[in-house]
This record gives sequence, structure tokens and C-alpha cells, in this order.
Amino acid sequence: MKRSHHRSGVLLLIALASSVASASGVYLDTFLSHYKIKDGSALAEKSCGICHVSDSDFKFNPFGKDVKKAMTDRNAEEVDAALLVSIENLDSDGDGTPNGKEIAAGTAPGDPSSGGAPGTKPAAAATEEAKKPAPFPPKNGFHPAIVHFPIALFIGGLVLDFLGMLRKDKTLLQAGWYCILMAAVTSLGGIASGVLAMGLQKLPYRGLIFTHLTMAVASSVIIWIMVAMRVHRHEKMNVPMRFLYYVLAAATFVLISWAGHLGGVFVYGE
Ligand code: HEC
Ligand SMILES: [Ca+2]
Repeated sequence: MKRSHHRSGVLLLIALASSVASASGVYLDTFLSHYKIKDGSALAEKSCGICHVSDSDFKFNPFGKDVKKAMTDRNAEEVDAALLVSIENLDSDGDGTPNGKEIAAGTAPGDPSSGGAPGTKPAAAATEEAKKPAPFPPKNGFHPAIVHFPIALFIGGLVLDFLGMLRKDKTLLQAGWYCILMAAVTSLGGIASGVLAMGLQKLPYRGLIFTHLTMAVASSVIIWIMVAMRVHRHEKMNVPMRFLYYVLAAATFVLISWAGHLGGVFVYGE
């Protein structure tokens, strides 16, 4: 891929975000293509959960831990076929069947309850984990439910605002103002619930999550600036002020969309 020089912070952020976002998808692709895993098979369905706890909890499972350890041991920058082969003889999940054999048999090498040598008891910890009732608050800290409020309110507010400006309609402008105000307020809830989810899942402040959080906080800050601009001037903004307002609005739109996209990548994979 051709790498052009970045022209602005936004472009740099976007580039950074997409490289982080694709790295995780690449590991999955490497695994699936190296072992020629068929679409729809149990392993393909496990997806990110082949190496992580699940496709929404990215702590490592025992197999993922061994993948990561092999990377460190070999000083490798990424997961490749040789690295996968190097851990085939390990029995990461301790169910009695080595990783290579499990993968060939279509069972998960990081999940002792997914199969393995007959008669071998799966590690107790893993089955207990499965029996636990759903925790409260849920591990996502209600984040997926809350984040849609600021996004929808902000976009709705912009549309109302814009229509109000075109039609010089006070009511529309006022509706837009309240939506944007509510977006600013609910964005704080979005950030708080996101940080709570990170705490509950013990996610590290780096990589995809860090980019996502940075973009979300930046969006929130800009929305608050927009609110402050309107509190002072309301509909009587002069032309340069109005221009700045809409530049900020556009920047927030990009940031919010990317933050949302990354959140999606994080939960569902590419
Ligand atoms: C073949 C094993 C494997 C698969 C499959 C896999 N990952 Fe990973 N993942 C890793 C490893 C190893 C790391 C650590 C990479 C590093 O340190 O460079 C990692 C790191 C991550 C991180 C960063 C966490 C951190 O500590 O910064 C996220 C997020 C992530 N993966 C998400 C995913 C998603 C989403 C998928 C599914 C699309 C996925 N992974 C599939 C092995 C895998
Ligand atoms: Ca095993």
C-alpha cells in the first residue's frame, strides 16, 4: 500500500485507527487461512474467540496467551504461519490434546470445554466461568446502549439546525439546540460507561481502545465547545463564527463516526 504523508491530524488519526483496527482482523485471517478453516465451522464461528476470551472480551484465552508468548519469544511483530506451527505441540488449554490436533479436529485450542482427549476433565476454572450468572452491572457497563444517544442526538441536532437556518425557522433552530445540548450531556454518559466497561473487562488503555477513547473524548469536548458558542450567541452568530461552528460540527461528525466504527470493529471484528 502506498503511504502518503499525512496532511492533518485528522488524517493521521484515521490512518492510525485503521491500522490498529486491521491488525486484529489480520491475525484471525492468518489463522483461518493457514489452517484452511471452512466458513461456518465451529472454529470459524469462534472468530476472535480463538485467541481471546470471546469476540467481545479481548483478554487472552490460554491459546492466545501462548500466541502472544511465542511472539515475545521469537521477537515477532506479527502472527504468521511459522509462529502458529511453533505452538502446535503445546496443549494450551490443558485438556490433553495438543493445539495442532485440536485445530485439525475443529475444536478450540484455547477452550478446554470444546473437546479434547476423551476422559480428560476440562480445567475447573473454565466451566465455573460458564456457570456464573450474568454479572451486574454487565461487563459492557451499558456502554453499547448509552453511546447511541449522543450520536443520534448530535446528528439529529445538526439536521434540525441546518433546516432551521435554511428556512430561518426559530422552532427548528431551537429543537436543534436542545438536541445538541442533550448530545453534549449524554456524551459524558457515553464516556463514563465506556471507561466503566474498560474497568470491568480490564481492558488496557492502548491500541484500538485508546484510539476509540481519544476520539470519543475529542468529540465530546468539541460538542461542548459548540454548546458554549451557542449559549453566548445563539442564532445571532456572525458569519465567521457560524463558519467555525460548522467546521467543528463536521470534525465531530467524522470523529464520532470513526469512534463508532472502531467500537463496532472492537465488538464484532472487521
Ligand atoms: C491467532 C490469534 C488471534 C486472533 C484470532 C485474534 N487476535 Fe487479537 N490479538 C492477538 C495477539 C497475539 C494480540 C497481541 C498483539 C500484540 O501484542 O502485538 C492481540 C491483540 C488484540 C487487541 C489489542 C489488545 C491490546 O492489548 O492492545 C485487540 C483489541 C484484539 N486483539 C482484538 C481482536 C479481534 C477483534 C479479533 C477478531 C477479529 C482478534 N483480535 C483475533 C491474537 C489474536
Ligand atoms: Ca488442548
